[in-house]
Amino acid sequence: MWDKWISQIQQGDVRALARAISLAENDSTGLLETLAQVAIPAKPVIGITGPPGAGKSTLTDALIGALIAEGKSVAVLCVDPSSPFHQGAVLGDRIRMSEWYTHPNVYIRSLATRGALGGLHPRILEITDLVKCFPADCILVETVGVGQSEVEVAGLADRTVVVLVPEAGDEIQTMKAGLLEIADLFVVNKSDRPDAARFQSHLERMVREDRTDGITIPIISTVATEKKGIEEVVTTLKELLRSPGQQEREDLLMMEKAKHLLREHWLRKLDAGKMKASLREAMQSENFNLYAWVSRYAD
Ligand SMILES: Nc1nc2c(ncn2[C@@H]2O[C@H](COP(=O)(O)OP(=O)(O)OP(=O)(O)O)[C@@H](O)[C@H]2O)c(=O)[nH]1
Ligand SMILES: [Mg+2]
Repeated sequence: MWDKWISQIQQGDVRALARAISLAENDSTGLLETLAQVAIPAKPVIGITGPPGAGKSTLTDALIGALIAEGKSVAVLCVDPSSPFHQGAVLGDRIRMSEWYTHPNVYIRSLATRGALGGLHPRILEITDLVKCFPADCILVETVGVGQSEVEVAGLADRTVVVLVPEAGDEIQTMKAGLLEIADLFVVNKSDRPDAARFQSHLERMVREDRTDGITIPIISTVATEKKGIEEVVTTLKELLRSPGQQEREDLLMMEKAKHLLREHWLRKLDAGKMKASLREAMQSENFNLYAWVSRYAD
């Protein structure tokens, strides 16, 4: 069944893509096995992450505009882990990216995380690969950086844009370890706000101190609402995509993906019904030990 979906997606069938994503969200039985047989085209996946409200969707909207102007086609996935109200997320992004929802060269899809702990959508890797099969030139993935999932976010994308805002002054200290580490490019958005210049130099200093590998991460200031700085973001992203990634980092990110898929493969093999019955029985025992019980499944 998945083969059929995928060949329709490869032919640019938007409705097949939409249905396949919905199906993958709910029940992806057989999808991993099918993807293992498919030549998934290599195409740039750009992650756009940052704190809630930083302007990620507005920036994404502006980036779509710049790419479309170059004659490119774009697929966009928006992952909203913060809102349990899927509909709310969809509506918000619909307003932000309204211009593009009906454009023939743009595909936009919002995904909720369905309560996955602070992270990404549990099927985001597979869904991204489904989207890769669709004939779009590049893929943008918007995710909220909330602390837990940074490496996952970075693992998903070929290059990651971290969007920060001038008022993030204090916030930036706490997310140092996470967001700062995964950035290939920083965007200081809302630079129409007071303190933008000061924030930028603060960030520059931090980034310099943080990285011991001598790599300078570019920092670009934007006003996404006015499309200021967008060209520079696009140009820099292109350069970043052309230059080879750091081997160490690529390994780490690929490992993250592999771990994610392994967990899924493995969990799928377990029979939840049998497990529950076995667990209930084990719990009757006076010296029930969850670790001992779990270790039975660990081989
Ligand atoms: N002043 C100013 N406001 C901006 C700028 N970019 C975005 N905004 C506003 O900031 C608010 C949040 O923008 P979004 O694009 O929804 O931010 P987001 O990061 O996608 O938000 P979540 O997805 O909810 O985390 C909106 O009201 C935007 O209009 C900017 O450059 N300057
Ligand atoms: Mg958004």
